[in-house]
Amino acid sequence: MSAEPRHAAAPAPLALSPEVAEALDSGAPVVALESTLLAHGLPRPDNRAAADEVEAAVRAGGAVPATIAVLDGVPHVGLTAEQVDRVCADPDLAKLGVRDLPVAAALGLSGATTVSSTALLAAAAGIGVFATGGLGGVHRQSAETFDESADLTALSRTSLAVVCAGVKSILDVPATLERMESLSITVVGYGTTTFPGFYVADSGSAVDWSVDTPEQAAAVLATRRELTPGAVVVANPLPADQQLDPELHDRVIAGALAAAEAAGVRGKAVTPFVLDHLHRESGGATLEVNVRLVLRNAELAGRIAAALAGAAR
Ligand code: PSU
Ligand code: MN
Repeated sequence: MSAEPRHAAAPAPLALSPEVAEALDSGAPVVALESTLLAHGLPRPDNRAAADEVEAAVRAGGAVPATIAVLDGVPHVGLTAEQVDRVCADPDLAKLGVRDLPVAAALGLSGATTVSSTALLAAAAGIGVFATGGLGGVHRQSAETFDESADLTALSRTSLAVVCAGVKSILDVPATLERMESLSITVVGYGTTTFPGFYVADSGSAVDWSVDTPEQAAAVLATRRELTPGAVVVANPLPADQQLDPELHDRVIAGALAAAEAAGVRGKAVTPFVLDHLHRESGGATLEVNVRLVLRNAELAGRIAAALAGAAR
């Protein structure tokens, strides 16, 4: 079956998969998933199995998964198995933030979408909930490099809930939380006021608010939508017995950041380089934990989307 084109507030007609189009038309719960995490955050070929597991986790939570990527200039919302194969297998696939979308669309190029561009395309399609691993944010050397992820500015103006395990712990977490406050991004912990640290349960920073149920998370999003554009970040920590050993965590991260510096890696290559270095240096431990936290976020996002759909009925 071919995808059905649909115009929305996006750089090109969105191609919704038949299942996603039907779910959105009938008010059934849908969860957006990003593709940069697959193409640039997880190593090939493990990323292909992870893609299926993440979609299955969304279904287990009670929603339809909509993995998003740009293929031959068309933003796709909901991918076929062959399209997921393409995203996971191509070592040269571009990494597309919001600013790259018009170029890819106009020139007919393909790429994986980051949190920033996935959020924009999901919201344009009418999807209210998005699951990822860890958000981008302020890098530790940002005072010199000005490296701050476009995820933050995109989330300041895009109305949807993003379920994540906090921000990636390779970042400056307190600085990222400060920027999220400046940008008026709503942040709630899920069952905790401890801000999670991606691979580890506790980043060492706190958040002001927590929600305890999918219904509460959905209610916060519904209220935010009425008030002003912008995202609700639902920070969902790994349980302590499922986290990466904090000592191993601190050691491998210091090594990975030093390696990126020594290799002169800059711009959008930094995050993929550091994640790949961590996966190799930890003997696959960071990879295992990364997939685990994404699956937990996907299932919770499914539950929040179901609560949102239930409240709208
Ligand atoms: N979460 C993960 N792995 C990832 C990402 C998120 O578990 O690879 C990706 C997201 O696509 C996010 C991007 O938008 O990392 C951040 O990249 P940058 O720091 O260049 O903005
Ligand atoms: Mn950056």
